Amino acid sequence: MYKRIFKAIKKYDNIVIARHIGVDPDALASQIALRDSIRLTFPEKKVVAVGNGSSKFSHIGALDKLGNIDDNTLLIVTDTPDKKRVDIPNVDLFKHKIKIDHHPFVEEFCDIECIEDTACSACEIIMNLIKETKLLCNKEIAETLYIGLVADSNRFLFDSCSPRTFSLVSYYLENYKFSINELNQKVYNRPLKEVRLEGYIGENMIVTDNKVGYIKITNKLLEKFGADSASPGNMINNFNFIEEILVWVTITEDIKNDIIRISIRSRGPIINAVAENYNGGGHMYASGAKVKTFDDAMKLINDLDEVTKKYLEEKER
Ligand SMILES: [Mn+2]
Repeated sequence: MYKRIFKAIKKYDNIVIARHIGVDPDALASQIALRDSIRLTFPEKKVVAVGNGSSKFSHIGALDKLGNIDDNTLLIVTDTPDKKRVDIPNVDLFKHKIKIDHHPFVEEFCDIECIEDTACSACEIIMNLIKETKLLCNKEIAETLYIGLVADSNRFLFDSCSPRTFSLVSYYLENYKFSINELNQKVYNRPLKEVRLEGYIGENMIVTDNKVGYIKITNKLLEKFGADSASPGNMINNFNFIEEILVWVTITEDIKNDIIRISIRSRGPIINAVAENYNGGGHMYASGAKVKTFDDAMKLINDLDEVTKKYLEEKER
């Protein structure tokens, strides 16, 4: 599989690298690291990484503009299981496509589909791809990959971290000697206003009898805390390990896009099937969705409550 990917990269001189909408560190880091590695290996190729960025993750690297697409342009999509979530205007314009993803399979839309759903992050797959092929790496690329991997594994807290995860991290640390502490400061230092919003969520989260915790964040509240509509979803992992909560959800008003953004995490019940019914999806224990109104969001909460109730009943049996 990696050989086929490397061959395709070698073959095409114009390469576009995209990933999912609603950018996160793993999506961004995987596309930037792959771009930089291809550029380092094949300086004569034109390689761009595209999609909507976020100032919050600007430390990971800068994105490029999408240039002309012709029949000989290769599209590589990282960290994205389905076509509609690729952050690029028209996937079908590309004649040649590769997918590199760690989400559970959703649909086939590329010629080469490299799906490793046991990898903790897309960055883990890119790490392995670079290690196992003639793609080159340097300290900066290694750092980018490490940042994405650490973010998606929630700092190695998830079961998705396998022996391979650690051996790849070990390999990259050994060879590129970056500072974990320096990187963590870059990624995890944050403004006090964010901590204050987190305090609000902790104080006002509603918890159902079935251990589903949720919080509604209106645009008014976002303004009060000086936060944007992505903030609550980005801090959702900080609400893990609360005894009274098994599934937790942030419901955030996004007036710019006229939607309600929903982030869901779980410590047991499988949640992505519910998310899929509400214009979303994701991993078994980490998903997102988008709805039109807070009422719709409450329907999703009810569905999650049902799933969690069943989970608890089954556990008791
Ligand atoms: Mn990912």
